[in-house]
Amino acid sequence: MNIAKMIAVVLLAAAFSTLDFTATPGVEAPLLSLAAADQAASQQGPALATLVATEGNSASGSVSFTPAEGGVRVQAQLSGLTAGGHGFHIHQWGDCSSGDGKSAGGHFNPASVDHAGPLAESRHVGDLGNLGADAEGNASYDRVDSVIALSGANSIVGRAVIVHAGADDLTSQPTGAAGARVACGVIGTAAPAAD
Ligand SMILES: [Cu+2]
Ligand SMILES: [Zn+2]
Repeated sequence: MNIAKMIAVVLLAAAFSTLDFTATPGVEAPLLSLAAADQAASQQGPALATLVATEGNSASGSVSFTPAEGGVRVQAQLSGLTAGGHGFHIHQWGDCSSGDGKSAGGHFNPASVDHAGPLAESRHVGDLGNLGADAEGNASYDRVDSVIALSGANSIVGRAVIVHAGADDLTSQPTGAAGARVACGVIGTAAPAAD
């Protein structure tokens, strides 16, 4: 190989490596990361339900569902309840149109297992236990649940949150004997949290 040929080979190699470096971060990488960000947002973004009272009741409030380490953080604030325990569940259908909340169907239970409490090994996906209302009728709830999800088979997005008149005993089938439905809210996609 003569000197001229060697120089040509080196220059060619340099040209290719320069092309590689400019082509990858300049064109393809931003497209890929935008697509990945879109996907992450649509699959794992926070969700929100605004609960309104069913006919003849006065309970209302809101529930947020936020991705968290170990699952989904559920934070609820309700008012207008009677003092004491109130069953708190995700029901199957995102439909609060009937006056009594029954249009939301039964507990969200994609695996067709028995009703139980939120900490049970086997439970309905929708079994979040109870809200405890104080003497003024206010209740809050804040825990990370490892069963509900914001995407996939256990996704609660598009379903409904129901609050009941009475306490969920965590054992009676199929609903915990929590009584009438006093508030209902459809779970929708929420705006991403501000940084
Ligand atoms: Cu329920
Ligand atoms: Zn249940």
